[in-house]
Amino acid sequence: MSALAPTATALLDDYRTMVLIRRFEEAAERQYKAARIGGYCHLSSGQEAATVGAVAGLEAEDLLVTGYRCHGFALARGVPPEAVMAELFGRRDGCAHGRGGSMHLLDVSRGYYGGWGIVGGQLPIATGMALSLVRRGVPQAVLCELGDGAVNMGSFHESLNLAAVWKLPVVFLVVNNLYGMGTSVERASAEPDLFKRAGAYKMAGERVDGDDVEAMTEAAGRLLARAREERAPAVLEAITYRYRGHSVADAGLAYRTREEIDEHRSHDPLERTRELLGVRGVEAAAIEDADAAAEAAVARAVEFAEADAAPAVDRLAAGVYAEGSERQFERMLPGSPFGERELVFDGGLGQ
Ligand SMILES: Cc1ncc(C[n+]2csc(CCOP(=O)(O)OP(=O)(O)O)c2C)c(N)n1
Ligand SMILES: [Mg+2]
Repeated sequence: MSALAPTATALLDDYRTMVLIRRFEEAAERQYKAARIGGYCHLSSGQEAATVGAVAGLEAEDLLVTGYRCHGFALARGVPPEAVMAELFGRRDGCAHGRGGSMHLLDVSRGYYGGWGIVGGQLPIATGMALSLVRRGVPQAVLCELGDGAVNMGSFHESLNLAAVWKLPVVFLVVNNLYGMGTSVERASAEPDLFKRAGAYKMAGERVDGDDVEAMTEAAGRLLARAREERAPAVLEAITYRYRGHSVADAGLAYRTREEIDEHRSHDPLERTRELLGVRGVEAAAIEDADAAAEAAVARAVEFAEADAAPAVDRLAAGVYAEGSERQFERMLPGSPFGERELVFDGGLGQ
């Protein structure tokens, strides 16, 4: 193959990650249905371009915080598929040591601070992290992903307001996949142009075609650079679609039609990227290699997770409290001022 232009090489890299995510999610669904994965499991098939493009806009030192639909974000940030699958299986070598599961992926070494299951719960955390970057005077930014369903939570408004008032280096990435569980954006949001919410906090707000991986990288990269260099927070809304149900337990057909799903599948971001790669001169063989590599990586991840051990039971409480925090709880021990006491019902008359 003749030398590829840098844009073609970058796009091929994006495609590799996108196809890895798609294959990973398909395997996760199979493993969940085989009862090897417990708890909740939210897949992001269809949203790969938004995920990969946004993460490509990050610098190595930047920080990432997301909601619970997070397998793709972890993979895009470079967390090994083995560690992500092992986490889904609740195994010892999972990226959160088997304690978090599908919704609470974590890899601090890669600046990935979770994976949060409470809708909107990640926003104050990301905002606080951005404040910490400012206090420490380091030129880094935070990318905080949330769903369209989170924009009507109080935490969204509180976080955006503080980010603007304190000029914090944070970009709020709203992944608008048109539904929060079974409720469409139109039904849930008085202003369905979600990026416009930014204007209420005097920050930049942009909407991007979330199925266009290059447009996503450009917008995320530019807004993150501004956040880093000018401490200018922003909202980036990515329009995309999830192909599967809200979680693996949801067939995803009660609140939308088969035709609607098929229409979105007809412009699948993977297919779209493959076509663009062809236009950029990437040969079909290179694309097939990427597909085969993703398939193999996911098979290895499942094998690894199956063989991995469960976390040791006597270590279950490890990491719950900080070292030395026992003192904080001394006053709550039985017999201590706030410790457990036997309550005696005295008919409300007191002594
Ligand atoms: C505070 C809170 N309320 C309700 C839920 C239940 N819940 C889980 S996901 C979800 C919908 C969120 O939709 P969206 O933000 O659009 O994200 P998506 O699932 O589309 O990625 C809800 C209501 C929750 N996890 N946390
Ligand atoms: Mg949604």
